[in-house]
Amino acid sequence: MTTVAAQTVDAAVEELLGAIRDRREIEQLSAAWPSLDEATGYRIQERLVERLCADEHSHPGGIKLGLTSAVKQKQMNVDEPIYGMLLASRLVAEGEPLPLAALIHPKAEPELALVLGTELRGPGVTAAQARAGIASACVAMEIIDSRFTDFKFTLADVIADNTSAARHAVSTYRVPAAGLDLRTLGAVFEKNGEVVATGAGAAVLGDPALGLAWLANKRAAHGRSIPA
Ligand code: 0L1
Ligand code: MG
Repeated sequence: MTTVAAQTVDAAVEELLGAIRDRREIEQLSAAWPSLDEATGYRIQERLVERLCADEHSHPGGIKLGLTSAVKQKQMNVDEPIYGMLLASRLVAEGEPLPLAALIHPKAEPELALVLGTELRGPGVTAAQARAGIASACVAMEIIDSRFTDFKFTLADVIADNTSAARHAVSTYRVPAAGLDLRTLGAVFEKNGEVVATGAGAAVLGDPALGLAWLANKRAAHGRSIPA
């Protein structure tokens, strides 16, 4: 583990970039910067994503939500989700192997991915408006890889760390959204043919459309929208 003394946005970005590049754990930013707050976390994230995009000749290909389940929110003692950016260069093509040596301590999460047909721009986006903007749904897998030792962090730390995003895979198979109840879409997560977890869309804030509306409104608070 590397001790971190970063107390400015730029220094924090450098620490996180170093951890990603060298595949090593670092101490939480908040250890040396106890007043690090959510707003500063999002500023660090934005700068980190810009730098990663420049380094990888990439661009944000999607947005992720994290901490959407009641269990994870309780663990972190928070009452709303967080968001991070998914880089196009970090998309793992369906069926492609993922070399683990490129990562620090990866974990896999089954996810529901939604394809937007229209831009969603808050504030004031409702679940019904969010639902109407969805063109299709896909099954996805996220590989999270916190840059912090033992996946231990505060809310501001994990926001700064682009919500632990590392890789993502999205099915090429898309289910048209018309008539689809996102709450009852199911996922069966298997490891080497053994079922290790199951879940339903309703685990996402009771209805994934609420998650999407939350994201549109949170992005609006940062002067941004969710593009189509
Ligand atoms: O829900 C998630 O995608 C995870 C967000 C960050 C928290 C973690 O790394 O466990
Ligand atoms: Mg996730």
